[in-house]
Amino acid sequence: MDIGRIGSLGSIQAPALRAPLAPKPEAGPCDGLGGSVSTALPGRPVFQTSPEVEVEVEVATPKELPRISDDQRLLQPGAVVWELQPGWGHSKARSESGKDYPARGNPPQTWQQADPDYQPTFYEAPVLATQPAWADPADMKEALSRRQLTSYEPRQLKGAQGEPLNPRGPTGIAGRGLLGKFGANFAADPIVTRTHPETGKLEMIAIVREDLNQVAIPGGMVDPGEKISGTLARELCEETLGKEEHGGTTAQEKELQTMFERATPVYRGYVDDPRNTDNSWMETSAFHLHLNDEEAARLNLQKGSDAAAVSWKEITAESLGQMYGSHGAFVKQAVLLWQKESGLVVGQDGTVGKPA
Ligand code: RP5
Repeated sequence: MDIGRIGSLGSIQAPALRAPLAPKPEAGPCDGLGGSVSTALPGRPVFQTSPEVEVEVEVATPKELPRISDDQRLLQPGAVVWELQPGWGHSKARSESGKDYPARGNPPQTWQQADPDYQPTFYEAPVLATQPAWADPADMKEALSRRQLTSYEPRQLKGAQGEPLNPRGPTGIAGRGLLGKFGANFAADPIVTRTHPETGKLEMIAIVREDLNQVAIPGGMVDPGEKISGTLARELCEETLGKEEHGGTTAQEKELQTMFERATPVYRGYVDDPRNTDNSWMETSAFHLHLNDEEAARLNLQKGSDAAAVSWKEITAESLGQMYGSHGAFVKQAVLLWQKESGLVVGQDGTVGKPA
């Protein structure tokens, strides 16, 4: 970052001052981001001497932002992320698959088109036979007698046996696949971004998923009774700060939870997830948090056990197109909202600038 001299106020020379870093937290089990959230802004002088002492102060001056024309934008003005509109179909849940899934064949596009001969292959992962606590009992009628089916989707469809049907259409596979619940399985997705202090490009915290080796938002399942802000903070801690299962008890996780309470809601609904089946599918709540330089610098990224890698990744036309499930669409929506709120624009290569 450029340091610009803004004034010589007297004879006593003080060292150049920068916005101070908040103190590092006591070493704890989850210490990638600690201390209080700073309100110090780059470019704002921070005076630490007594009023009588005149000092020379150097502060960071923000770089001149480039101008980005409409044809260089990542997202055109007024863009609509169609994949996220209710009633839109799905593609990855028809063409990609979870680990060890059978072939999906060529399922019909919609339930209306499904011909009477549509015979999806039944598949449930062997782990479901062990009745893990996070899954429904194998007997669907018993499972549905124990709890109400809920969904963020406006269309709630049922088959002839009362089985929940995927609201975006057939997938070629019946049963629960790798998912535990009949109907919607609820997750939360934290989209955490920064503007890189040197390159000026918009970046997000991204993982490479262990299961399918695809770049993804570090999201995860909502635990029973857990607040969404709690899931967002926990998943970020577990998957990107290398800290496992602390149940929301560390100072850092609590701080992240507070930060997520002020995060921007981006999307709530169906995820076009490769694990979806005709009877089980993913739904999520995605939230966006843009960190300032100081907050981002205090995150010490380390992969958790569900991730093959974690890093800050530039948000570009190319990287969005390669993301897991609907994650590229969630990030697009987050960028659209952030542009509106900040008055800034993002170019196709991730450069943050002003409208030309
Ligand atoms: C996706 O699966 C959600 O968007 C979320 O990112 C993720 C949660 O599943 P796990 O990562 O816990 O397997 O559909």
